[in-house]
Amino acid sequence: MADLSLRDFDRICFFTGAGLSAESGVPTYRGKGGTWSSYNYEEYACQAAFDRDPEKVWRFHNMRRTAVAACAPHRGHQLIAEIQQAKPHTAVITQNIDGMLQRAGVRDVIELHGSLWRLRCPCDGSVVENHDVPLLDLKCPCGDEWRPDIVWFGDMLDERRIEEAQAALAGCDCIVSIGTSGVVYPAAALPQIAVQIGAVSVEINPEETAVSHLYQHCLRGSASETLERLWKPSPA
Ligand code: BV8
Repeated sequence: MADLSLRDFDRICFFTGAGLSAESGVPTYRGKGGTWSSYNYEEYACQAAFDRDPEKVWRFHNMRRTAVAACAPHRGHQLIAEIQQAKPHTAVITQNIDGMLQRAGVRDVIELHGSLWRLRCPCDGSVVENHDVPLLDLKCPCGDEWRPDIVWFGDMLDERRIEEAQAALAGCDCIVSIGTSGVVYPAAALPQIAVQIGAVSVEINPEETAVSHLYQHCLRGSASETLERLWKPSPA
């Protein structure tokens, strides 16, 4: 790690998961205190649950909106924005739906699993940005019920977003995976594209993951502290 510096690359691709937002106080999905250990996604966060009881699903998502809105981006999010500022070809792919990267000033975030802050109408297909906390008006102007614009288990990912992510990974010179357990597909398979084209590969995670074997550099630390070290200017 000593001589690895992100300043040596021009086309960095960040690939992030819930662990990137852990230091902001946003719960991860798995492991201690994870969302899925308190909420069964089959009851609160999938199409069948929404079809069965949309109000119940919205109560869960309004609780998450309230919790996330009370959190703030941390130094790790800010460093990604700073690096993208300094290196304009930096791409940022996230599995997160919390919008923290955008709040830190990161541009053009590829949100593979959608966003807590977008609504989609199942009837007329309209998609709107909405930051109400909580969202009380659950009706699209067409009269149908808004659905969170989130990719739930069993949902197909948006083809365009996958293609954008694939292009970013196929063109990078360094992939930095941050805070993902690497167990959810097809997202978890995407970083292999960068590894296969010979990009330098870095995993930032306090723990070993299902995909650690893919990476040349496995940095066992938190997002903010490890990014700080990878971005610090080299001694004059
Ligand atoms: C699909 C939405 C085609 C947002 C999520 C049965 C039925 C249906 C599908 C499947 C099935 N079996 C398998 C599948 C495929 C399924 C899948 O992969 N399942 C897995 C679990 C086996 N995938 C899908 O369903 C996908 N769609 O395949 O469509 C299809 C259709 C029908 C049938 C088959 C296939 C859709 C996947 C998207 C699911 N959406 N959530 C929400 O509601 O919140 S899942 C959830 O997992 C989030 O999206 C999240 O992004 C994603 C990955 O989790 P991570 O981000 O990695 O977070 P995690 O908590 O796991 O790990 C956190 C990490 O951070 C840890 O490693 C920890 O050590 C680290 N960490 C902690 N602190 C820090 C840190 N790192 C750095 N710094 C720190 N401080």
